[in-house]
Amino acid sequence: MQKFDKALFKKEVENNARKLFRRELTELNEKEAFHAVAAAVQNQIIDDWIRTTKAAEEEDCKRVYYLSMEFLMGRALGNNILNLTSQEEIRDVINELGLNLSALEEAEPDWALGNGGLGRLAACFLDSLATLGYWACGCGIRYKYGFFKQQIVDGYQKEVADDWLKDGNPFEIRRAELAKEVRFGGWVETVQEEDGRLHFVHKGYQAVEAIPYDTPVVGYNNHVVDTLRVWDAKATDTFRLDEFDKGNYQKAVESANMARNIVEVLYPNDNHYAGKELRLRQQYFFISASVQTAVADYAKRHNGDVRKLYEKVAFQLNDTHPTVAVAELMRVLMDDYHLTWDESWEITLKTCAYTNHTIMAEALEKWPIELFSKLLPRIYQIVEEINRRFCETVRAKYPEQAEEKIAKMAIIYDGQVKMAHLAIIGGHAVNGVAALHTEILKKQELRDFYEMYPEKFSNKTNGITQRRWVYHANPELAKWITAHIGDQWLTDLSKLEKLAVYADDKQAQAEFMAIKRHNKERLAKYVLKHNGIKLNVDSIFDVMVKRLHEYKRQLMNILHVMYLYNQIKDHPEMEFYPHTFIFGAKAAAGYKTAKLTIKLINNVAEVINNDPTIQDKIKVVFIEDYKVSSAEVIIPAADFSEQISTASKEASGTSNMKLMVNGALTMGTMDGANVEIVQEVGAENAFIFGMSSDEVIALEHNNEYRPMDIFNNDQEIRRVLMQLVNGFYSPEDPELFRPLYDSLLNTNESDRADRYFILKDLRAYMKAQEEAVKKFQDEEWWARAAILNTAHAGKFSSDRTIEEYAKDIWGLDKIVFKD
Ligand code: 7GP
Repeated sequence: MQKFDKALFKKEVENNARKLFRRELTELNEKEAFHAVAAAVQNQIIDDWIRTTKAAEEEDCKRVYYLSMEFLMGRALGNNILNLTSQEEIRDVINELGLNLSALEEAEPDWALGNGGLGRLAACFLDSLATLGYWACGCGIRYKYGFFKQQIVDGYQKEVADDWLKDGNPFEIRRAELAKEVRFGGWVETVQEEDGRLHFVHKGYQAVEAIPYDTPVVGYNNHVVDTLRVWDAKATDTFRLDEFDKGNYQKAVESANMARNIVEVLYPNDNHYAGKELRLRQQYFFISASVQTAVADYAKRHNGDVRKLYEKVAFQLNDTHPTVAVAELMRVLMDDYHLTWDESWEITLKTCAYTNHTIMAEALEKWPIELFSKLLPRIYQIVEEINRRFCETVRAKYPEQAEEKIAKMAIIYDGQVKMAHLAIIGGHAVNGVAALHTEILKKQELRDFYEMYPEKFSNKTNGITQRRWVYHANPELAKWITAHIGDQWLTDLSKLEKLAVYADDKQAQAEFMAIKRHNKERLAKYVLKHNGIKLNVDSIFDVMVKRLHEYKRQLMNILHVMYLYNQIKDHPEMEFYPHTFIFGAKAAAGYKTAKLTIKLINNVAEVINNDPTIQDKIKVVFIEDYKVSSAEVIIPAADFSEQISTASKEASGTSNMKLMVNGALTMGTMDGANVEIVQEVGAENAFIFGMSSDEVIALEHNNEYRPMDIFNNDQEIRRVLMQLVNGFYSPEDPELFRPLYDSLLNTNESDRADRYFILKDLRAYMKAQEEAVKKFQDEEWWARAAILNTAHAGKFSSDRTIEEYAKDIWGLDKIVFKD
């Protein structure tokens, strides 16, 4: 390992300018300079990257393939520099070159290959895998267009295509030599072999070529570099001469288009399943390519004998999206490597494991048999056989209630292929993402499976990487932490516990809150630039950043703001501590209620922010285009962390963890990982309110909830709700927000009124808010509680989560460099 050579690095950046742009570095704009610097950083990484693979291969390490439709990576440059630990030197060189590192970082587009929690978790996991020295490959899709960019026009969300690759990605390497063929459609012919065995031959298919692009995942300060491999699609020999000869130009071009379509765009749904054929095509495309590669790679290193594949390969299915991997692995083992069904099944079971990320019914993937079998005939055949055998097992195990059990548990039933069932039956492990979530899976959603295979189930509470979410996002706090307890927290977050002794220390409190203030100033600058709104940094920064979804209850938050506004208007003389409500959220493009909620937030902001009589006591800010890179500015500035989902609905949440470690106090329900946050920090250092998950589930079952009673009996709430339909916030169109009003008060065919119990919890929420605002004004109390939140956030590192997966599910060993 050579030391970082400043002079060499400098020379390289200058050379890159010439090589890439045929100009001098000084003549480049920011974006071009970013490319020149990024290419030099990539060069720093490359030796370690090659060396990591060599070392892992030599020791025959086990490798985990994290199979995921989404990797919400954010920007790479800053994080890579930081993990290389030559940050100071690189910054010096960049300054000497007359450039500015943060400006260069700003010039990089976010890698938005994901929607929200599930995709960002995958990104944090890769960072932790590399940092802990495990051999890992994230496998996904190289979407041409990532998650859409959000513009707010007249208060409405507008989606704009995210052409993130248009200037190229300096960190990716096209690995044409590793291309694989993926087959769609056609039919299966059965051939009897000489030895009497049946062989299945896929005929009449359309082939697509999958080409991998590798990007490095740099471990922190350990010279381990793992890989994120995303697949691009290309038609196989696009203009086949024989097609040309037959005058089939049209057909040749069509297949080129079909290939291109597969990787065109990320589906912008979070916690929701769209059921489109193209989506299944995407799934099989990247899974087939990844599985073929993983098996081939193993075979190459084990004399072509794949019978012990599971000893060296683990597939983690990030929700059900990659579940065709179960059948694809069976297919590859049987059809390509000629193993028997039983041999293949044993390997598949021991290789695959599944993580569930939601209990929302609308997220459950179920494919119509017809669509599935037509697109993937051989795979469907295998799924049928897995299902047949499973049903046999059920009949043997539950002779009395066989049909009832099969109705609930079969993979193929009611004309549908149920992907969660395939994932559970075809793997050795199933996990939820927070303790409460896993309990709900075991007791309710997956109860029958838990009864049948209790040994498969475990909990793996989510985590986030402190390298991006503290070290990179909040450098001032990072420095302060290191000054107090040393820098071990960077790779062992439990060390933060040592900060607890400073909670009562006056000087530490002052320093901690000064850092918070600087971060609030930084955010205020961002908001002024992007929204044209001036924020008061002495006010409470009350932050709710996450996907927009009814169950997350952004609507409850804004209803509370509307209530406060009424209070101030009625009692102008009342004492009121200045309060800034900050929202960041994208709604799925087709999710009407969610989009209307964005419009409501913006209209409320418009009215309140422009009302001179309230003298800036309340400010409402909707930050456009919430994404990883803006989260890095918003989160460190938060005082309140809004985690107000209907209990039982948020599987875990991860913004709750990012906010906590940055010293925000949780305003939350006992849902998802909030439960564990409260366990760690103590209920006295958070603001917990509302129904418990048991209460919610009971009320869902007994049908006794009448939100109209609340409307009738609580005049203040009634007034707020009336303001949704009397034009108070939409004078030009008083009916505009009627659908939101209806969603809370009127039962319709598809939905019970107030499905997410917003009105039921609203009073409790208002009280918790009041309490929190009071506490905020006790500066000493608040500083102490804020420090304790950071100090007790140790559990929520993705390093801890990954160690648990590595030990309990994957059985990984660490890479050791011998040289
Ligand atoms: C999310 C969950 O909503 C969130 O609670 C959790 O923290 C996160 O996964 C990571 O585990 N789920 C999704 O983003 C999602 O789309 C449907 O789930 C498959």
